[in-house]
Amino acid sequence: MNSKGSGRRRFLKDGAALAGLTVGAVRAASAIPGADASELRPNDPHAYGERSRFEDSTIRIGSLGRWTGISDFGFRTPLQESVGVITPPSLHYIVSHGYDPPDIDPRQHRLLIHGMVDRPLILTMDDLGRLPSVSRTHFLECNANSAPFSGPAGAARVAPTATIQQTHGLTSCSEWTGVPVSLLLEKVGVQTGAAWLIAEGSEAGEHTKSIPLEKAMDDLLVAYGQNGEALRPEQGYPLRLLVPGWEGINNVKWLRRIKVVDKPYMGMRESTKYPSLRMDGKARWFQFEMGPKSVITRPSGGQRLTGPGFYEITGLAWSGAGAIRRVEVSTDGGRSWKDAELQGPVHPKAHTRFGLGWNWDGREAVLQTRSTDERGEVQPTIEELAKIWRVELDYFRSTSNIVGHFNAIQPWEVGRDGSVRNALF
Ligand SMILES: Nc1nc2c(c(=O)[nH]1)N[C@H]1C(S)=C(S)[C@@H](COP(=O)(O)O)O[C@H]1N2
Ligand SMILES: [Mo]
Repeated sequence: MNSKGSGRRRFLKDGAALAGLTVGAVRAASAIPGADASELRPNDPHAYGERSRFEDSTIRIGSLGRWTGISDFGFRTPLQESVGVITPPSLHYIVSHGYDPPDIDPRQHRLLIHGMVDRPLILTMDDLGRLPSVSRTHFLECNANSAPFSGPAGAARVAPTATIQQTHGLTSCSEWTGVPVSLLLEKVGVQTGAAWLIAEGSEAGEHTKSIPLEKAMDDLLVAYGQNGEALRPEQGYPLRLLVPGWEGINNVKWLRRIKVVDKPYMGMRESTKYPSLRMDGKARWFQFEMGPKSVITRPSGGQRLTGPGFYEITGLAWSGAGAIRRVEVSTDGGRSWKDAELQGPVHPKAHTRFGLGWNWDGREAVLQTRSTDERGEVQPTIEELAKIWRVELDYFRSTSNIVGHFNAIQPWEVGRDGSVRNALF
C-alpha cells in the first residue's frame, strides 16, 4: 500500500508524464494495426473461449428480461450455481434504466472532469491506461435486490417457489481494475467548498448520480477492467464508476463526465426513484451503503435434496460497511446457530463464501444464515427490519413499492421430499 502510494505521488510530481492530460491536448486515436473489428475477432471458436455445451446457466429468467430497454430487473445472476466469490462477466446481473448499452469505440471515448476544479481534464482511455492502476474485489448490488415486490419485469410478489436467482440475483462480485478517483481529483485540484461529484453516463438517457466527495476520495474507482478483461458492454464498456459497498445505482456505466460541485443534484434518482416511501407517508432519503446480508446458495429455493445424508450448506455474505467477520447458520428456523467457516481471503465490500457441513436426517428443516460485518452490524430478521423501518411486518408483504435495502435473513424450508422452498413469503 505505502510503496504504491509513494509511487503514485512520484508519478504525479513527474509533470511530464501527465503533461498531455489537459483539456485541449486530446490526442487523436492512435492507429492500432488491424484495429478493424472483423480483424480483431477471427472466426475461430477457440480464439475467445466458450464454456462446455453441458453448462447452460444464464442470467435470463424465463420470459422476463425486457421491460424497457435492456432490462430493469430482468437479468439476474444465477447464484444457485455460483462457486467461489467471483461472478463470470457473462453471468453478471444487469440493470439499465431503459437503454441498450451504447456501442462505444474506446478510441473515441473521453472522460471529462470539470466543475469546481483548478485544472479541468479530458482523458482518453489511453491516458487512463498510463496511470497507476489498482484491482479490487467488490460486490455490486441493486438496492431493489430481494425486494418482496420485484417490479414490472419481476412481474409480481416473490412467491414460495421463487429461486434465489429471483430473490437475490441482483448482486454479483468481480475483480475490478481501474484508476482511483482520488488520484484524478488530486490531479485536477478540487477547489474549497466542493462537496459532491455528479457522474454522468453516455447512453441516450444520460444516467446521472450525485456522490459525496468524501466517498470519492475514500475508495471510488473509474474501472475499465472486470475479472481480467475489459468491461462487458452491459457493465459499462469502456469505463464505469465503481462505488464500493453503496447501492448499485451509483456505479455509473459508460462514464463520460465527472463534475465537481458544492451540492447534490436532486435528479430523478435522488428525488423520485430512490427514496423509499414508508407506510406513515415519510420517506427514507439518501441511503447509500448496503447493509450486512447473507444467503444460502445451496441448498436454495427450487433445488431438491436427493436423500438424507451429508450436504455442505454453502452461500455468500457481504456488507457495504467492510469485511464480513462472521456467518452463523441455523438448521432449525433460528432456534440455534453455529458458526460457518469463511473461505479466505475475505475482501472488504465483497462477496464472501461460507460453508458448514450438515447431516440431513430426512425431516423438515428450515435453513437460514445471518452475517456480521467488521463494524459489528448484524443482519436483521424480517421482524427486526420492520422495526428499523418503523413499518408493520405486513408492509413488506403488501406494498407494491419496491422496498430498497431489503437485507432480511432468508429462510429456506426443506420438505420431507427434499424440495426446498422460500419460507420468507
Ligand atoms: N449509465 C448507467 N449507469 C447505471 C445504470 C444505468 O441505467 N445507466 N443503472 C444503475 C443501476 S440501478 C445498477 S443496480 C447498476 C447495475 O450495474 P450492472 O448492470 O453492471 O450490474 O448500474 C447502475 N449504473
Ligand atoms: Mo439498481
